[in-house]
Amino acid sequence: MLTFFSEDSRRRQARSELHDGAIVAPFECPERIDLVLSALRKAAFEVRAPSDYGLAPVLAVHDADYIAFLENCWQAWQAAGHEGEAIPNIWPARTLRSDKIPRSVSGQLGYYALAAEASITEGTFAAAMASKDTALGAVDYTLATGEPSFGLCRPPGHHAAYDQFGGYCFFNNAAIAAQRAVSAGKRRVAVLDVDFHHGNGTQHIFYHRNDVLFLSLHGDPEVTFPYYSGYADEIGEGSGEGYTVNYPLPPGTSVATWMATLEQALERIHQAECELIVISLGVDIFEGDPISAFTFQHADFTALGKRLADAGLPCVFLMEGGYAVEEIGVNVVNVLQGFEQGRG
Ligand code: SP5
Ligand code: ZN
Repeated sequence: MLTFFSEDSRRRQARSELHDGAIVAPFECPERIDLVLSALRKAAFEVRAPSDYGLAPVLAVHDADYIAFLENCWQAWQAAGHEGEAIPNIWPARTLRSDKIPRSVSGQLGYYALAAEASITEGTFAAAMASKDTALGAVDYTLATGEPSFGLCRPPGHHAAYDQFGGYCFFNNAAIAAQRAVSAGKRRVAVLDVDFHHGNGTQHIFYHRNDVLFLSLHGDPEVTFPYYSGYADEIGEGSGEGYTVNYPLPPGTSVATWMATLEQALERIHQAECELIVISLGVDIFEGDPISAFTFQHADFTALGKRLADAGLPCVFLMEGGYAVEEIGVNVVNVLQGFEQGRG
C-alpha cells in the first residue's frame, strides 16, 4: 500500500497540554510520527511526500474566517505579550453571547475552540497545512488508481468542526479528503471513524448532507471526551437524516463486541451504496493507550485491516489518534498489512 507523509507535520512542537489539572507534555507529540514512519519503512511500505494543495480544499469544508484565525493566531498572541502557548480560558458558553467574535485574540481563541487541551504554537498552522496535504495526496492516489492508501496525518483532524478546533485537531483531514472524493465525482463516500474518541468535527461538517455517510465507533460520550457529541440519537438532519450513525460503546468494551458493531457499520455502508471509504484511523483503541479505554491488542489491528479489505471498496486510511507512542507503529502497520492480506 502506498503511504503519504509530509515532513512539515513536525513543525507543530507544542510544549503544553492541559491534562488532569496540570500543564503536561502533549500526548499528541512529534515522536508519534517517527515511530509510525520507522515501522512503515521496516515493513517496506513506500512513503511518498504529497504535493502542496493550497487552501482551496480546506475552504471547501471549513469557514474562511476560522482558517484566517488559525493562520494569524500565534502572531496575534505574541503581539499581545503572552509568554506561554495560546490556550483559551473562556468560551461563549450557554449563558454568554455566541454571536460575537471579539477583537482580542483571547476572545477569538474561546470563540473558535471547543476544548482547551491543545495549544496553538508557532508551527501549528504549517503542520495543519502539511497534514491536509498528506490526506489529499492519499485520497487523490486512491481516486486515480482505485488502490488503497494511507496518509500519516499529523496533527489529527476528526475533532475539528466547520469553524472550531480542539482535541489536538485544527483542519479536518478526513472531511477534506471525503469532500475531495465527492468533488471528483464519487456519488457517496463513507467516513468510518474508528478512533477511540467521537469524530464530532466530521459529524458536524456533514450533518445535513447525504453524499457523505459518517459512521463512528467510540467511547460513550456520557463518560468520555468530547462528552457533548457522539450519542446514538444523533442521526443527521434534513436531507442528512440517516447519514450520521453513532455507535457509543462503554469503556472496556471487548474486541468481539467492537468487531460485531463494525459489522453493523459496514452493512450500513453497503446499504447506502458508498463508493469509497475514508477511514479515520485512530489507534487509541489499543489497550495500552494512556488516555483511552478500549481493549485492542496488536493482533486485533491486523484483524481489523482484514475485515476492512473484505468490504471490497477503495479505502483511504488517515491517521487520527494513538498515544501509546512505543506501540503506535506496530498497531498502524498491522492494520495496513491486515488489509493487504485481506485483499490477497
Ligand atoms: C485525535 C484524538 O484522539 N484526540 C483526543 C483528544 C482527547 N483529549 C482529552 C483527553 C482527556 C483524557 N482524560 C483521560 C483520563 C484517562 N485516565
Ligand atoms: Zn482519539
